[in-house]
Amino acid sequence: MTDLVADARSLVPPGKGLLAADESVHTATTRLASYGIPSTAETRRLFRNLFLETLGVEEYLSGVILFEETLGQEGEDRELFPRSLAERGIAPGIKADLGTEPFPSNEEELITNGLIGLPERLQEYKKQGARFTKWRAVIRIDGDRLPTAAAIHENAKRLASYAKEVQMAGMVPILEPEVLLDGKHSRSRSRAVIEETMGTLFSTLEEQAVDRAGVILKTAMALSGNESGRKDTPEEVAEDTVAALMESVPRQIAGVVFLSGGQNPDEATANLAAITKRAEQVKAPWPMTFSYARALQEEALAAWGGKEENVEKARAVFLERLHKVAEAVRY
Ligand code: 5MM
Repeated sequence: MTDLVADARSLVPPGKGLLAADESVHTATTRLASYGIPSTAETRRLFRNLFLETLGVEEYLSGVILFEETLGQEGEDRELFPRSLAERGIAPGIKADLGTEPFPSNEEELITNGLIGLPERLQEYKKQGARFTKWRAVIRIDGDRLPTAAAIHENAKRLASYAKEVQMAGMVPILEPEVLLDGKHSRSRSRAVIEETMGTLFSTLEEQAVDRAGVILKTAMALSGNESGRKDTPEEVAEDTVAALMESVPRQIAGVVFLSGGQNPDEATANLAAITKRAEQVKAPWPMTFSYARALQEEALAAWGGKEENVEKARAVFLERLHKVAEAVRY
């Protein structure tokens, strides 16, 4: 096994997962604003500090995906966040894409930027302690109209070029083609789009000679759209999500991690537990775990509200949710 394959597998050990703390400044500002907290470099540092310096997270986290700004910031102990995570056995990772823009061939869809200058940025991230990276593409569903094959293909090409660069730089790539929850679509449409997206992604990775054994896939679950008026049961979500992945994801990859995508924390936890169970029943070939941002952070952010006196309480809330989510992958 090459070092990179071993590194990738070390991110998905039994019973642990990833915290996605890689919100860009724009997204972090929106999150903080919803709790009445202004967004400055210092309040964003306190926001990261709340989660990253919670005692005991190492019991549940194999890694944390960080945003560029956070790589150079310090926690309460005046130690840089990547160093303090690594000292606790948690791998620091980095969001390597530079966000999305409208797809020129169809401006209702998005493509992800960040390939220009990527090799240089990766060298810098590595110097700052990053061990793995993530790139997010966004796939929007609208009836049978969207996504277009062209948008899926362009995003897959960029994900593959990103993965190749990251492997050449000696780091692990996490590929996140997120099929959005937004819309009126059915769960079966979500399942079909996940299958199509992953099918295109993995054939493009093969064309570009990416070492598939060294990549991790970050995916959405197969869910009815959030404007469909339908709530899926965890068993329905599990059946369609695992079936979609079994159809389209090669067995060699190092692991599959899930995003929460706007599900509330309880839904994201229950759906993950059902997926773990289903994956075991059908003998899915990959380790599976969580890589949540909102479903892990939401309750703690509400308890914190930006106030120093609430830090302890908010950390207890965060640990409680982390414990439940980790239990969901300990079938
Ligand atoms: C889909 O977003 C990723 C997972 O988060 P959820 O569990 O909340 O769905 C997340 O890692 C995302 O890629 C980052 O928050 C960065 O987002 P932006 O929009 O700032 O690029």
